[in-house]
Amino acid sequence: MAYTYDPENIFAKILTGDIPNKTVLETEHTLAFRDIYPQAPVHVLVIPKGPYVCYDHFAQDASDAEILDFTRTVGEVCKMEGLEADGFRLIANAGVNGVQEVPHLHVHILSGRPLGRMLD
Ligand code: IU
Repeated sequence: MAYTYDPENIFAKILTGDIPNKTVLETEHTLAFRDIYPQAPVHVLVIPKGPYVCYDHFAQDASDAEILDFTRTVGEVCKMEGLEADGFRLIANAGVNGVQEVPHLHVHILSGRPLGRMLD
């Protein structure tokens, strides 16, 4: 499937600086910032700077450098937030079935409380 990226989506506007964000970490290809409606004491969103709608779009079309940078940024945020000891959850919603609200790839990093089982 060919994805069409909407350059007017809210995370695109965060990337251009039109909408402010609480940045946790910024690298060449990636931005990590705090979710405005946190679902846990730690709720960070990690997004690529490139125009990717969702995870499979990114995994198929992004460069190796973008993918490496994104993956390392997730790891760095986990380290910065001290998540190794008590654990965390990564979520990347996609499309209608995944109930994705913002059509720019974002991985949620959630931690700071027991998150319950998801896959019963
Ligand atoms: P979803 O995976 O697309 O359902 O999650 C979108 C997230 O983006 C959700 O947790 C929102 O709270 C979050 N968010 C945000 O951090 N800043 C915004 O301006 C908007 C949504 I709109």
